[in-house]
Amino acid sequence: MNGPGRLITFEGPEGGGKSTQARLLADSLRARGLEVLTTREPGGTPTGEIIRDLLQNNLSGEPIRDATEALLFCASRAQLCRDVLAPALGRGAWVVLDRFTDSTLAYQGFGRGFDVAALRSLNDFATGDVKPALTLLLDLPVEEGLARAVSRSGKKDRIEQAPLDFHRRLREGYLRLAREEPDRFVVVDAAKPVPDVTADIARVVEARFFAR
Ligand code: T5A
Repeated sequence: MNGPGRLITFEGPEGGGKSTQARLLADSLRARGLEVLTTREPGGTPTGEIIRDLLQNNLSGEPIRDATEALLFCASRAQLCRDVLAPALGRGAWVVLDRFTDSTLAYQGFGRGFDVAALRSLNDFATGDVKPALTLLLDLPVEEGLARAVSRSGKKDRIEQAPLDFHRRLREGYLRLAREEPDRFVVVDAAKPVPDVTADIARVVEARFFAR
């Protein structure tokens, strides 16, 4: 059970425009006079940002085991839920979050091959009772998303470097998660130009939270 606030999560394969759209959605919610917080996973707390750096840039120099990776994402999540999300939702704020529990199911479950039920238990342990009210799945072909991610940063990070098959599996996994929970998920066509995606998201949010 969240407090009186609302948690909206952005999910999807690489380069779908989650960060771009999360920022634009937060701006539009603020324009309604709401208190809005934006944050991201992994990260969003000092501990989480160190975990992010560790995961993305392989700081230790040794290969990160898949099991270690799964636990580190959940460790970052546990800190974020307790220190940021639960307090914000408890005071009635809206939180727009760039990736959350479904990323672990998609990447570590469908992508790396860990048991999805076991990962759901890990997620529950990490989140306590913090749950999204809406999850926007920004879906696009993986080749297109990876090309966008590279054109933005000029290189691929550790996870982006995984084989194309890994990215295809996690995209299919996301779509399966969305079919399993149609009340929470909305799939958005992220291959469209930015303003079109923003307009599609605005329509979803209006209908879900503000239509009388
Ligand atoms: N991960 C994360 C796990 O494996 N398990 C987990 O539990 C969690 C939480 C996070 C990585 O960790 C993995 C997933 C990721 O691999 P990240 O840097 O946060 O790393 O990576 P992403 O979340 O994938 O974020 P990206 O920054 O790569 O992509 P976004 O946020 O989807 O896209 P955005 O907005 O940064 O846009 C990327 C580029 O595309 C352009 C933008 O201008 C930008 O240049 N763009 C568009 N271009 C054309 N048309 C559009 N509609 C566009 N929208 C954006």
